[in-house]
Amino acid sequence: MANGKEEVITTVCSCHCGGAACIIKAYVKDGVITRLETDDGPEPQIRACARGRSYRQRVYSPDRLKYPLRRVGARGEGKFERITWDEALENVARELKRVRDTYGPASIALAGSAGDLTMLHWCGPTQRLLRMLGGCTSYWGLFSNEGGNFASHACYGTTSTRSTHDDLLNSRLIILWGWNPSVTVAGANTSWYLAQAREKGTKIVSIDPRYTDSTSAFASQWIPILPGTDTAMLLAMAYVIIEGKLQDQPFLDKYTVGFDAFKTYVLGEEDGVPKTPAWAQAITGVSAAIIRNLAIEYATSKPAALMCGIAPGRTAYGEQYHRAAITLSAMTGNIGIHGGSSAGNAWAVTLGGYPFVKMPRMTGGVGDVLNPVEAGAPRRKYALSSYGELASSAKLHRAFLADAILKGKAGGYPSDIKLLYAVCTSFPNQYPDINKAVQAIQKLEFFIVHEQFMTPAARYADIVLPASSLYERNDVSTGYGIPPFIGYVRKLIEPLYESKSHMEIGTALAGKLGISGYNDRTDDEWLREMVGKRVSDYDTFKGRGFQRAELTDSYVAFKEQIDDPAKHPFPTPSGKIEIYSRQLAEMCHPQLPPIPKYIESWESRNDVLRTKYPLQLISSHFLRRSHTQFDNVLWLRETQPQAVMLNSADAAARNIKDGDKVRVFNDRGEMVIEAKVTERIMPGVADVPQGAWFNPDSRGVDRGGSANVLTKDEPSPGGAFPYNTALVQVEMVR
Ligand SMILES: Nc1nc2c(c(=O)[nH]1)N[C@H]1C(S)=C(S)[C@@H](COP(=O)(O)OP(=O)(O)OC[C@H]3O[C@@H](n4cnc5c(=O)[nH]c(N)nc54)[C@H](O)[C@@H]3O)O[C@H]1N2
Ligand SMILES: Nc1nc2c(c(=O)[nH]1)N[C@H]1C(S)=C(S)[C@@H](COP(=O)(O)OP(=O)(O)OC[C@H]3O[C@@H](n4cnc5c(=O)[nH]c(N)nc54)[C@H](O)[C@@H]3O)O[C@H]1N2
Ligand SMILES: [Mo]
Repeated sequence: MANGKEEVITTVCSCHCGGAACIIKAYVKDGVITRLETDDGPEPQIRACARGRSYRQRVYSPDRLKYPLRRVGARGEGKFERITWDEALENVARELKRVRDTYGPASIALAGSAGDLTMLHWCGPTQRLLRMLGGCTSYWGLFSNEGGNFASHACYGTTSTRSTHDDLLNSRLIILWGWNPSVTVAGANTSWYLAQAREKGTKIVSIDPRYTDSTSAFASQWIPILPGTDTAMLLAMAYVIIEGKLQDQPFLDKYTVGFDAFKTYVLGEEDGVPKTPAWAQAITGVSAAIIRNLAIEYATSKPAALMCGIAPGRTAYGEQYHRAAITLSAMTGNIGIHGGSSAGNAWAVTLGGYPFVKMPRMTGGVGDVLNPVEAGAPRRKYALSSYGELASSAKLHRAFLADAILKGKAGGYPSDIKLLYAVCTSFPNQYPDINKAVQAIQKLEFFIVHEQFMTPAARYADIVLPASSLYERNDVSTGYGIPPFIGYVRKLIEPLYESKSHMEIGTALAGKLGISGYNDRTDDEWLREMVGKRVSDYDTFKGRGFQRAELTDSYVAFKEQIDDPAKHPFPTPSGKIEIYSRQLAEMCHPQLPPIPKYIESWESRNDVLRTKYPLQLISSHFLRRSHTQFDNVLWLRETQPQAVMLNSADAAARNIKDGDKVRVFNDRGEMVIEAKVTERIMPGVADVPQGAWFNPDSRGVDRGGSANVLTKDEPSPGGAFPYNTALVQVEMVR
C-alpha cells in the first residue's frame, strides 16, 4: 500500500540452514522492504546471522528470475526464451501427462529438498501434485545425516535423540566432535550457550581436521583428526575406559544390550586386533596419549556432553562413527541426564513432550496423499524396523539420482526416469559427482525446475518456473525442530515480477491437469491446520511473528526412559539401548555389523590411489552461504572468497602461496580455485567449502569451485552421503 508510512513487522528468516526461524524486524514502506534488523528484545534473543540480515539483497537481487523460461540452446548452455505462464504451464502439464501415459508414473521423478525450512512452500506442494497425478519416483537419504539416522534407529529406535542446547550449561565437559556451530548455527543461540559454558570454566574440546571458529572461540583443546577415522578414535577411547574399568557398569546392565560383544571386539578377542590408542594413532593421526587422556577425562567428568556433528558421519561408513559415539555415551552413563548427551547427533530433533517437534508440513502430516507408485512395494532389505514409509523399495536413494537416470531398472534401480521435476533443490550442484549428474541430465526427456535465480540447476532445465521468495508469501518456520520456538514468516511484499509460490504453481498445474481437490484453501487456512494446537492462539502467533516454548527447564532426551524404564522402554526391539543389534545381525551385511566397528573407507589414506591423489578432501559448510543459497549476494561474497583450505606444509611442497590459483582434481572432476594457505587445517587434508555454483569452462573445468565435481556417488551401506570421503590432488595452475 503506497501511503508513505514505514511499518515495522516482526517475521523470521528461514532458509536451508542450521538456524531457520531467527527473528527479523522488517521495515516496509510503500510495498518495499527498506531495511532488516534482528532481535533486540529480552534474552535469550533469537538473533539472525549475516545471511538473515542481508536477506533484502537476495529478494531484490538483479538476477532474480522474472518470468517463465523455455530452453532454446543445448542443455546447460544457458540460452532461454521468455514465455508466458500459460505457455509454461501447458508445456509442463503436457510433458507430465505424456511421460505418465507413455512410460507409467514411476518414470516421473521428484527431486526435492528444503529451499526454506518452512511448512507450506517447499517441495511438498509438488509432491502432492505428482501423487495426485498417479505417483512418482520419490527419494530417501537425507543429505545431512543419514548415517546418524541409521545409527539412532539401530541403537535408540528413534531419531529424536537431542536435548535442548541450553542444557550444555549443566555439563562438566563438552566435546565438539566435528561440530562447528559458530558457523553452522545448529539452532539459534547454541554459540551463546557454549560461550556461557566456557565463561563458567567448562572444559571444551574440539575434534576436527580444521581449527574452526568454534574451536577458536570456545575450546581449550584442539585435536586434529584425519577425516573418516573417527570411529577408530572412539573405539580406542572405549578400550581405555574398559581397561581402566571406568565404564558405568550399572547403567550398561540396566539400560543396554550387547556391551559384552562390543567389549570382546574392542579388546581384540574377536579379530586379534586390540583397539588400543596406539592402534588408533596410526589410523587417525591423533597421538595415543591424547586419546588416552580424553578417554579418562570423558569417563570421569560426568555429566559430559559428547556433541556429535554429522560431518564425520558423511563418510564412506559414517554410521559406524555414530554408533560408536552412542556406545561411548552409554558406557559413561551420560544418556538421559542433565549435562550429558545421547550422542545421537547434535542436529537431531527432540523427543516427545516438547511442543514444536514433528510439526506437520505440506505432504508431511497435512495435505497427505499416498504415492500410488509406492503402494504395495516391499521393504528395502537394509531398512531398520522403525523406518516407516522411508523403507519402501520403490524409493530411490538420492545419492544415486544421476546413476539411476543413466542406468534405470536394468541397473537395479526402481524405475526408468524420463522426466525430472526439481523443486527447492540444486541438482546437479549439491549431489555427489556433478559431472555424472550433468551426463544424466542430458539423457532426460524433460527437466522442470522451480527457481529464484539462474542457478546451476536452472541452467540445465528445459522449463524454469520463477519462484517467489520467502518474504513474498505467508509461511511458518520451525527450522530443524531444534530451536524452542517457531516463527511466522510474514508476507512483506507482493511477489516480484511474475514469480509465484510453489503452492500457486501446484494449484495452476492441477487446473491444467484436471486434478480436482488439490487446493481448496488459502495459504493461511493450510498453515492454521498445520500449526494446530501447538500455539495457544494462531492469530496472536501470526501477529507477534513467533512463539517460544514454555519450558521450565532444559529438555533432556531420553530422561523418561532413564528415570522410569519399566514405564518408558526405548522404542527398540529389545526396549533397551542396542549396542548390539539383532536386527543388524540378521541383515548379514558385512559392512553393517551388529556392533559398531571401524571399517576403513575407500579412498582412505592407505588407498593406492593416494600416490596420484594424496590429499583427503572435506567440504565444510560455509558462513556466507546456506549450501548454494546466498552465493550471489554481493555483500556476503565480500566476506569470504571461495578457496581451497590447505596446510602450509602441503602448500609449500607444491610451491603454492596464499591466494594463488590452483587446480583441485581427481578422476571425477577438476576445478580451478584460489588457495587459502593456513595452519588452521591439518596436513594431508584439503577443504573446499560446499555449495559454490558449478561453472564449467569449455574444457569442463569448474571455475566456480563446486566441491561435488570431486565427490563420489557411493552412499554408505546405511545411506550416508560420503561427501567427506574423497582423494584429490592440488597443483599450481600452469
Ligand atoms: N552457515 C551455514 N550453516 C549451515 C549450513 C550452511 O550451508 N551454511 N547448512 C546447514 C545444514 S543443511 C547442515 S546438514 C548442517 C551441517 O553441519 P555440519 O555437518 O556440522 O557442518 P560441516 O561444516 O560440514 O562440518 C562440521 C565440521 O566437521 C569437520 N569435519 C569434516 N569431516 C570430518 C571428519 O571426518 N571427522 C571430524 N572429526 N570432523 C570432520 C569440518 O571440518 C567442520 O568443521 O549445517 C547447517 N548450517
Ligand atoms: N560436497 C558436499 N555437498 C553437499 C554437502 C556437503 O557437506 N558437501 N552437504 C549436503 C547437505 S547437508 C545438504 S542439506 C544439501 C543441500 O542441497 P540442496 O537442498 O539441494 O541445496 P540448496 O542450496 O538449499 O538448494 C535449494 C535450491 O532451491 C532454490 N529454490 C527454489 N525455490 C525456492 C524457495 O522457495 N525458497 C528457497 N529458499 N530456495 C528456493 C534455491 O535457489 C536453490 O537453488 O547439500 C548437500 N551437498
Ligand atoms: Mo543438510
